[in-house]
Amino acid sequence: MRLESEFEACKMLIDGNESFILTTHIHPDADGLGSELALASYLLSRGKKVRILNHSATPQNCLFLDPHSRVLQFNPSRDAGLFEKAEVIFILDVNQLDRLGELKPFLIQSTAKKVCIDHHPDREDFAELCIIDEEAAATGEILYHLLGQLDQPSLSQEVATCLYTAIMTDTGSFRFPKTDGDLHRIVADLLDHGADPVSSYQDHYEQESLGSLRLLARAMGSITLTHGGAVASMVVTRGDFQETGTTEPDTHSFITKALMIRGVIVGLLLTETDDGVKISFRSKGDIPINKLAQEFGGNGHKNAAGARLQGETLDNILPILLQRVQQYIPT
Ligand SMILES: [Mn+2]
Repeated sequence: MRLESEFEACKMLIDGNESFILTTHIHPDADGLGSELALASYLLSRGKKVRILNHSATPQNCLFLDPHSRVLQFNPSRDAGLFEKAEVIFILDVNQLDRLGELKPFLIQSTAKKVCIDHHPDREDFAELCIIDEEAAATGEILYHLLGQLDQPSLSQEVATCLYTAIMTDTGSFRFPKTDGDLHRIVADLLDHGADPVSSYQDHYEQESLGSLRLLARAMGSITLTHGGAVASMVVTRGDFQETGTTEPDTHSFITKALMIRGVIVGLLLTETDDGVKISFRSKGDIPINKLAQEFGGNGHKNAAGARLQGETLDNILPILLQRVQQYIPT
């Protein structure tokens, strides 16, 4: 099995320590949160002290993963001391320190051992132990194998739900390229342990507000096609947020709509933020759209990436982006 020696090293760290902090990226998703909660459940079953601390609050559509309210939003004045006492810090579904938000300086200063479990490429070198599998469809998939290697008694329904939802969301409901037979065998096992595909889907995806659908209508109204119909771009402005009573996380699934248009192989979503512009990149097939994201200081996977540009404006960045994307379009 891949990562066997890393799993063994992780087991020793768990066996030999008592207090743990778990964290994931800003704007956490079901993969980051599901992975945290699955690992926390195991650590708690071993009688360990565990805190899950994230920069951002848990979004509404992930609250069902956390029935015991174990995930806390980081509060420096309340939680700083925990970083001095913690022996091990797990960093899940992220491998760039900047993506930890307010936790970054506390994590750097902490003398705790850092363990990074992730499936994103281009990792930053900050952890004593890296359990990274870029071939994994989700961090939840790595956690499934890790828990299998630890002396996890049996997957509870709660943990099966966390890992199932992590994989469901990170595979775009089992249709992204890393969805293969092995992954479906994992999913089958999770269903056998009580994960429910009907309620997971409803609890996660059917939780939109009316405002977010009105925002989607605006974003779809903004779509323009360029590069002979190969590139679809969408724009969301701060005015759109204000007038629909929504915020940035409401845009999380919009970019997939751009790829629904026949002939489109690159989708771009530009979102005006409080301090600049966020760009979401999607591509089909062999187009390495994370390379384009890197040109704008961002990162991500081959077909899905993002970048945040502070101090930039939509009017300034859109023409530059449309010019740079040209080199990624096959002629
Ligand atoms: Mn993930």
